[in-house]
Parts: sequence; C-alpha cells; structure tokens
Amino acid sequence: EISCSLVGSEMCIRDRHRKMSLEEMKDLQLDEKHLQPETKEVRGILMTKEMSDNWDKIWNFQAIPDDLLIATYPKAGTTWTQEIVDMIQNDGDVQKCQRASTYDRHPFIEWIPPPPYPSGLDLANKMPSPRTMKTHLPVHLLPPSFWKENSKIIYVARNAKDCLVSYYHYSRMNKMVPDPGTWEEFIETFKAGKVLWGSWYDHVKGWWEAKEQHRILYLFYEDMKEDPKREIQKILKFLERDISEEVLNKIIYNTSFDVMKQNPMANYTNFPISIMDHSISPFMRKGMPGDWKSYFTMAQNEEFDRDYQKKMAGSTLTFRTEI
Ligand code: PPS
Repeated sequence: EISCSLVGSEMCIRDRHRKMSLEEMKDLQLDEKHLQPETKEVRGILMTKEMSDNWDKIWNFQAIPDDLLIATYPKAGTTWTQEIVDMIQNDGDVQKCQRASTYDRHPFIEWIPPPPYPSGLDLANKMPSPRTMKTHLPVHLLPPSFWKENSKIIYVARNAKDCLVSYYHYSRMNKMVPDPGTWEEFIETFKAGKVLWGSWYDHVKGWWEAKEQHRILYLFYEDMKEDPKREIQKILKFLERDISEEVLNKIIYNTSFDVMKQNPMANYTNFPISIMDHSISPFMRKGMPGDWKSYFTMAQNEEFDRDYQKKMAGSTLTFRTEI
C-alpha cells in the first residue's frame, strides 16, 4: 500500500495488526514507512486530501469579531506564540495553561486529523468565545469571514532556511504530512512550494502586504528569540492587555524553549507515536535561529540564495538568518 488516506491508513494498520502474526508485523513496519497521506491542491496550494475534500466547510468558517487568529507558515513559531498568548490570556497561570494540549486549546481551523481526533472546525465551533485559533493558510485562502469581522490576527514569520530545516525534520517525524524524501530532494520541494500550505515565499509576502489593510501584528521568530520581553510587550499592546512585571517574567520563563520542551501540554508528546515519532526528531527540536548552517552545504546555500533573491525581489520584507 504505497498511498492511502490518513483515515484509511490508520484503520487499515489497526485492522491488519489484529489478523497478523508477529513475523508479518515486522514487514508492516517497513510498509508503514512508505505510507503517505494523500494530497490534493486547493487553488494551487498543496493540502491533505481531507482538507481539500472539506474545503467548502473550511472556506465558509464563521469568524466573529472577538476571535484571535495566530497565522504562520509551518514551523515559524506557531506553538511558541500560542503558548505566549495563552499565558497572557490566563494572567500567567501555569496550571490553567496546562488544562489541555496545544491542539485542544487553540483550534487549528483547517486541520482534519484521523479519527478519533476532532477536526479544527469541530473544536472551533464548540469553543466559547473569545476564541484563539491557529492557521497555516496563505492569505488568499483565509476564510473571508476573518476579514469581514475584522478579527485580530498575529502573524509570525521565520527565515526561510530555518523554516526549511525545521519542516524537513518535522516531515520525517510526523506521519500526517508527506514524507520529505532526502535532504537534497526536500530543498527542491520547498523552493518549488510543493509542500503542504504552499510556497514559503508567497506566504510571508502575502501576509506582509495584507497587514496594510487589516489588523495584523506581524512578528518575527528571530526577534522573539533575541528579545522575548520586547516581543511579548508588542503582543500585549496588540491585545490591549496590561500585566505586572512579575507576570511578564513568568511568561518569559514558561515560554522559553527549554521549559516548553519539558511541558507535555506544549511539546506534542501526547500524540500517539504512530502519528508523531519524537525518537526520529522531537517536535521541540533546536529552537535556534541559524541552525540551518548545520545542514546546508556551501553550494546548496549559494544556490538557495540565488533563487531566494529572485523570489523575494521587489518586496520590502527582510529576514535575519541568524542573530
Ligand atoms: S507547527 O507544526 O507548524 O505548528 O510548528 P511551529 O510551532 O510553528 O514550529 C516549531 C518550531 O518552533 C520551535 N519552538 C521554539 N523555538 C524557540 N522557543 C520556543 N519556546 C519554541 N517552541 C517551539 C520548535 O523547536 C521548532 O523549531 P526547530 O527549528 O525545529 O527546533
């Protein structure tokens, strides 16, 4: 079985486990490595088949004015920002922030995982307001009700090379996204934008332009790492919240990479190993700007930069690839 939908693959593996001998199950391990979620484009953007098949429902999602949306290209610092926002909303109460996993606290609006996990839409529709939600959608695919209702949006961007490295390792450990292939192959796939949620270049530029017309706080991962206090203060101002210095320091501490890495409600270790295998690569992997230097060869870097100049030409958006 080379290709089978997530729902299908989960069910067929479970089903086959029941009927198989241990000897046969050893072979199944080999098989599983080749399982791929089916993908299907929506308006030129690669998505999982489930997202694509349910696109009408996603597109028609009803936002309301007091919704807050955290929007990012994958691996740009979504989970980190979610934790910061949750801590702000709960006045730095660590216990309250550990009430549930990141996935359950902040509906990921377009995501449709295999059963029994609820979809982002289901979670969002059940959640009382004010809701905080997550999306990786490029700006032109954001459900239009977010614009109409003028909901606040925090967008976080991260430099392309670190995003690519992080996305590569994530694609190795997470069975819900397509296998990345080799490192060399993945560089090309990323540059061509043939990954889930499409081109990094179009994503960051599209949201950069949208901030001229909408209530969007545009943040950078590298700035957050350099001076978390300054960036958290920007979020506080945007959310029109005031907190004491003590609570602010508590938030900085509890949303640091090292503390979040140990937090089972924020590090994705509560997903089953058949979906996310942290022994292949942990979700909370390095958390450092500039880690790309351990992966790109000189030649790959030069070629990447050449292509980058072309794709980003004419944009006022600039990134730091190290701090
Ligand atoms: S996802 O799957 O798109 O929601 O992933 P996302 O959360 O956007 O990105 C995961 C990367 O962010 C790093 N991370 C952090 N860095 C610094 N500080 C904190 N607190 C933090 N939390 C998560 C995480 O380690 C992933 O980056 P890499 O480079 O792979 O380590």
